[in-house]
Amino acid sequence: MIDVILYGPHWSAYTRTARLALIEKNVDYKLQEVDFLSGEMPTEQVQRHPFAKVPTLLHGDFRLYETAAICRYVDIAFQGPALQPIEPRSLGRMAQIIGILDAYLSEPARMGFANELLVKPLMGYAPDEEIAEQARAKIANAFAALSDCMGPGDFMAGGNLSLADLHAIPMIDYIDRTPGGDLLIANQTRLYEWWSGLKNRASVVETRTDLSVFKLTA
Ligand SMILES: N[C@@H](CCC(=O)N[C@@H](CS)C(=O)NCC(=O)O)C(=O)O
Repeated sequence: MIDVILYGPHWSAYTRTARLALIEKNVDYKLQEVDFLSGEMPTEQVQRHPFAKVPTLLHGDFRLYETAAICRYVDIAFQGPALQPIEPRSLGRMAQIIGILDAYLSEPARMGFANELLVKPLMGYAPDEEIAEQARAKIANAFAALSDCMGPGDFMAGGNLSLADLHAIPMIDYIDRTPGGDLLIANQTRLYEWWSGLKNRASVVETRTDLSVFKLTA
């Protein structure tokens, strides 16, 4: 019996981060889709998340929201490869990178850049170029900071895949798939190398959003 349920839509960046953690830990889980693309957050999800966001994790009778908390819990609660380094500086870097992603990249990447130049056109709406331009500048700034923080190897913090990578993947993937986003990534050599090494990883391919979900049918 599956006693791990993740509530969130498959196209949500934060839900995808939690899914990546569950998949990388080989946890048998069920994704319970929450549809809020064309309206308000459903009441049931607001009951699961007082800030009306996704995702929320349910493990048995334990309910948890906030993606960083979900990922740390999943890493410790289940067997499988460790997703948090124990070496102090790598752990510090991992936490710093997740902080940068949440505070300085998430909003411009998703709401400013991808929403205006990728999602809205797919939905048949005109993009707001000014919002996109402001987002582009913030993304470039965050990318430069991330590149400075990243270690020399294949992953963002330490020698192995960590929660920092899993937080970054959905945001970077949305940027990469947005017109002009590939150039923003290519401008930062270290970030470009990191993304080139990870974009075809099995868990990343398995969770990649089918963009046709944004095409309104009406
Ligand atoms: N701090 C939250 C942020 C989650 C978040 O922003 N999720 C987005 C989807 S990727 C959402 O729920 N958006 C709905 C809304 O803002 O109305 C976390 O880390 O889980």
